[in-house]
Amino acid sequence: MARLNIVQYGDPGLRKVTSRVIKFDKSLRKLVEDMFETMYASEGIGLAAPQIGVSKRVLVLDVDYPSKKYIDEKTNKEMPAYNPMVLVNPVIIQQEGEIVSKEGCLSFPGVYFDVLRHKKVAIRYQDLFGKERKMVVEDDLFCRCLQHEIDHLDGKLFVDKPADAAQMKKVLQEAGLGKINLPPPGILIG
Ligand code: QAP
Ligand code: CO
Repeated sequence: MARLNIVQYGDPGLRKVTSRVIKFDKSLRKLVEDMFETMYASEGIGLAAPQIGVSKRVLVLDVDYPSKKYIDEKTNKEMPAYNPMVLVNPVIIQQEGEIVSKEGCLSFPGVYFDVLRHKKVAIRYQDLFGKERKMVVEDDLFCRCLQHEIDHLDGKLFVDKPADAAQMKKVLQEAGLGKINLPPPGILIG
């Protein structure tokens, strides 16, 4: 495994539409391992391949680590719970409702603001073995994180979906990112 650098805001790679995965081979497994190592090391809950410079439709997430805990039976100690998930070629096939909550992004360190998302989504994707799967998710952090990461695969970023544009502008300026382009081809804030 290898910990990789995370591509930061402003890099044009974050704005590309990524390519579908065709081969479910060893190199895909290596990519996914590296993405998990990079995400856990950065204390993220989700990471999309373009964030490590790979323009493919792959995302990993674990919204439980490290906030959820379990008690280890042998040592009686509280341990962080893992719930790693991999989605390849994910597509939102149904969506309904709207919900606002705070989001961050590993490509925008220290930046958090309210983002507008669907309340409920149905998703089609493939697992690491290429098997087609579906899921329906609603309301929670997992549902929000999935939408955030799927957006990355289409070159969309959370700065494209602020619930309150003035709040976002203030937060970006405080972080010294007042002049990032959003969305392409670009309304300049600041
Ligand atoms: C996307 O983002 C997400 O600024 C995943 O200093 C986030 O893992 C979806 C992070 C929230 C829904 C809700 C951000 C870590 C992690 C930072 C992340 C930072 C350190 C962001
Ligand atoms: Co992100």
